Amino acid sequence: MGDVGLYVADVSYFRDVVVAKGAFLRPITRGRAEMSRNTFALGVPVAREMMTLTLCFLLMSAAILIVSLAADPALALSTFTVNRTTNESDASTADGVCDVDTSTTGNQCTLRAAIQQANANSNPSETDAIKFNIPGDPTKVKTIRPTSELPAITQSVTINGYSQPGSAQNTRERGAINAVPKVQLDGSLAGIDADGLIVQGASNITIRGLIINRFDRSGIFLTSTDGSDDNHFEGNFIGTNAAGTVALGNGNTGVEINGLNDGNVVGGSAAEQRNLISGNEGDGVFAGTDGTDTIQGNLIGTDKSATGDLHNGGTSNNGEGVNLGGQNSVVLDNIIAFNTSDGVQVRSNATGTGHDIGPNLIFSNDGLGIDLIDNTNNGLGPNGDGPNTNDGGTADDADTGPNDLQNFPTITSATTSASTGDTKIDAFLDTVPSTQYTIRFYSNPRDTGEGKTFIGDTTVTTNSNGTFSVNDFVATRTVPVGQSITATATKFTAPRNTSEFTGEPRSVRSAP
Ligand SMILES: [Ca+2]
Ligand SMILES: [Ca+2]
Ligand SMILES: [Ca+2]
Ligand SMILES: [Ca+2]
Repeated sequence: MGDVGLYVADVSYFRDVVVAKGAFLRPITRGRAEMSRNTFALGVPVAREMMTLTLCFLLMSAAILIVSLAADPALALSTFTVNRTTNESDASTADGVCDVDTSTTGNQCTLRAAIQQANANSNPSETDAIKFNIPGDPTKVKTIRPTSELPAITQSVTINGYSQPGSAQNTRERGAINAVPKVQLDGSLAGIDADGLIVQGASNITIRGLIINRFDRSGIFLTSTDGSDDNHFEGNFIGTNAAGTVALGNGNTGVEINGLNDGNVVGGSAAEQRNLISGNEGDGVFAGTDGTDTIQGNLIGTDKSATGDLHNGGTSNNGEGVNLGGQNSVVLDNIIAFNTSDGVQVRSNATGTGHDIGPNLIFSNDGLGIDLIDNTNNGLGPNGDGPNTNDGGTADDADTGPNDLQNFPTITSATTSASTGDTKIDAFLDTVPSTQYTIRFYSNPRDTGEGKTFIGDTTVTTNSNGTFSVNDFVATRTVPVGQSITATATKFTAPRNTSEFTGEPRSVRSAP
């Protein structure tokens, strides 16, 4: 008799299932990584002989039960649980099981073998899962030290470091990250030119909850092979120690995204998706070629507390926090600080427009907070190319280049009233006529001019001369006298080009 498969729509709809030895359960719904072999094994007592089913349907209409024959239950299941830190390859990628040693009972599964088996699983439309259950003291970090580069990930998979006992996801929406990852990929033995994890020509890959440090090249490397869309890199510490307090940088970039690949997300809107990307020798995040990406909620250049200097760029002066090429990317809700070049740089690139940058907390970078590279204007220096010059007046901001070299607003007045606490700002924008723009305002420590604290925004429409004056904009918080005000302009409709920050920050004066 062949193996008996029991297919159900949702395991929560039944109880007390008793099946024959060798039977298996598989959810019909795809992409539910948590519906794994382990999940079912906990609730399914297995008898020796013929199957007996006692099903209690809690929601009758929603349950689907199909009993059928299946050739190989192992191929239908797609969760691989890494349970050792060593380097062996999978013994056979044809068996659907992550096991480096078929002569020993049970599965001995390394990360290398898990990636090999997930790549080889003949289910390219399904999202496999790689989990971790490395034995030992759960309070201790488990270190995987590859002795050569790991195989590129070429099929959809979720690698979830937070499945390791003792780990914990971040719960803070902003500021410091309190995640406790427990699986470390240490690249110090992986060799010259080794990247940490490589995504190549595959979509819907999630890399979550790992500490990735000391690789010769980048921590996560998405190659220029087309078809690497909609991948998520979240909840990781990339370039630091496990505590997020010391730089153990990768030799190149923290997260490097190449090619005409769209929809890749570094971080995300949820607390548990925020990455720490600091201490790397090159850029924090390079999304520098042709794609459309989202970089959201990350700490880039700080320690885990979000205040200490753990800059990207090492001792060089060309480590940007975020380096953008491509088009229409979004850089939002990040803390980007202390990096050795610009906070965010939009590279000189013919297609590099539509990048919406902000609100973020950007401060103490060695270059500009936001730098649109205009080689014809200033020439590329060690920290980007410095502040651009607005082409206002009759020129109507017609220049082209990264983010169409969008003109920035000028702050003409900033005052704080001692009696009301109101900070009022006047600003002036001179750009394309009869067009809507969002102006975002920021306050900064005295005599600095990036964008440290977001204090509100307003949307305006320029007149037929391309100008608009903002009068008495009231900031969302009181800015002390002596601090400085900057702003950006972002075109309201696509391409959502964001400007550099105000060229000359305006010190807040006491309201008369
Ligand atoms: Ca295998
Ligand atoms: Ca074995
Ligand atoms: Ca510039
Ligand atoms: Ca311009």
